Amino acid sequence: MFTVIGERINTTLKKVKAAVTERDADYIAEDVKRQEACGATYIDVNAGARIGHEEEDMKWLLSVIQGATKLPLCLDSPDPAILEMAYGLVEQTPLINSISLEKDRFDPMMQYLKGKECRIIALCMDDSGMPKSVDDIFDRAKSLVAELEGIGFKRDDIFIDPLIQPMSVAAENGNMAMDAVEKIMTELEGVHTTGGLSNISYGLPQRKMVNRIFLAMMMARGYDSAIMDPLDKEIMAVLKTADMLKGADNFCMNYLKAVRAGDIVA
Ligand code: THG
Repeated sequence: MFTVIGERINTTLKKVKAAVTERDADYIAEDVKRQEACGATYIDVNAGARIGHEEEDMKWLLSVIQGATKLPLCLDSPDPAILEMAYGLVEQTPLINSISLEKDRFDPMMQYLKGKECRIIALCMDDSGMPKSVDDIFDRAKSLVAELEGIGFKRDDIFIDPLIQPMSVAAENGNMAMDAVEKIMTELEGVHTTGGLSNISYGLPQRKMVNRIFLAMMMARGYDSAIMDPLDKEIMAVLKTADMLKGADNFCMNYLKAVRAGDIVA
């Protein structure tokens, strides 16, 4: 099953930032309920945009969101102290977003993760910056998996983020992500791959089209999770159709069910 991480509760989004600033619980609760109804597996929660307010904003968001859904949460912060606080407040086993190989982040995060019951998103990032090749991505993925297995994580609990970079920046960015996903999914069998899908379309017009087609192309290579907007009905239709075409949907049952429900219309 594909893991949909609903990206919409993020204070970098203007409406979310305003709702958080005004403590508009209804806005947040409604959005989360919609993400759940549209097929989110996790709700990503990122309270990082109001500088100096992340702790109180994250606390407030967790209480509002967990009043609106029983879905597990994806706790999205680079700060282990915020993640520690948030971990103490969640009611379901969370997905922690994220660890990376950057020195100042890796050691505190490993300390943080030791012995915790959680799943983890691991970014293919190190102190030299964004990956520049498929080998860069794969080498970092391999190190992250070895380190996380070393402290007791099962591969099924590890989501590798290859760090999707925009097509508007370099023409090879799409192939780099796709080739890396295939290599990770075949050579590190049992882990998942995920990431911010819409990074691919940054700087281009008609971004939703780019995101939808890219999702299908990534799924063909083994991509089995994404941080994305589940309220985009078309991308959810692409997801279910691609799942069926991969042979992951016995007797096309889920595909047929989605068609009957009116969720897939061509
Ligand atoms: N990897 C990991 N975590 C991540 C990211 C990633 N968390 C944050 C981000 N990237 C993914 N989340 C979002 C949330 C919302 C939007 C995009 C990514 C979004 N952006 C609008 C857009 O792109 O058009 C514009 C937002 C606005 O300015 O209003 O909706 O890569 N592990």
